[in-house]
Amino acid sequence: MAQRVFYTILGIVLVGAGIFFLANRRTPNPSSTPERSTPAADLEIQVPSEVKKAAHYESNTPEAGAILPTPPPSVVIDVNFDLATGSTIEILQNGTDYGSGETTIDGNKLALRRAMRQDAPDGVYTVTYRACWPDGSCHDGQFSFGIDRDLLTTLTDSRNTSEVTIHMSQIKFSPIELRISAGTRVTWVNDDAVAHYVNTDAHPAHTHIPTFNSTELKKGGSYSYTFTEPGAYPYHCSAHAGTMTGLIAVES
Ligand SMILES: [Cu+2]
Repeated sequence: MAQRVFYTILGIVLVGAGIFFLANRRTPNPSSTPERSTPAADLEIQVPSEVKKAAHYESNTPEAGAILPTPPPSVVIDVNFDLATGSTIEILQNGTDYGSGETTIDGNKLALRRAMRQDAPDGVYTVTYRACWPDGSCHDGQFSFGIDRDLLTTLTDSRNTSEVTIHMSQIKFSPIELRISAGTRVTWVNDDAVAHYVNTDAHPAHTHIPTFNSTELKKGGSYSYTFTEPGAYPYHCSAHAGTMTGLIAVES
């Protein structure tokens, strides 16, 4: 009898240890990784890059698979058909929705958006959304992105200055990734002979921050934008959308 109780307890302990091991091996813990070589090696999160696209899906911000240094101010889904009431976005990690406030539909009915909590922890977020149409039908979609604040140290640090200039030179933004304080006015100047643009993601919808979009900037042309709200702002030049990309991380 005592032997049977012993083996039962041993069994419970072993199963418990196994569950503990499985539950903890996925937890990012950079401090336990001594062989770090680059900041990217700190990223122990794996973001699934596959996208489940709802009917009429066009694009989304953040991009599927992206790992941002801080939460974006909002998540936006672009479609090519009129959205209707009932459409929703959830921004989930471990069953908690880090969306803030209600999901809204833009005036042109082609973008669905929801603010994201800036205190959302690092990790992988799965955005699940429901896009509904005027006939009452709805379709579900899904994509994932990550947040890793360790990346903040890899950005050009221009915090605590009120004015920053980004040059557009040799078909690149310089600096490409910038860290600023809320309230900073950023000015882009085109040093190249070819025309450039400053466009909020996604391409070509340019909906993430609708007011953050320049007109064509010829050589010597400039564009300024003041970032008042904290968050990660991915952007690009729509003339060189595949390669000329940038990011502004705004901190409070
Ligand atoms: Cu360009």
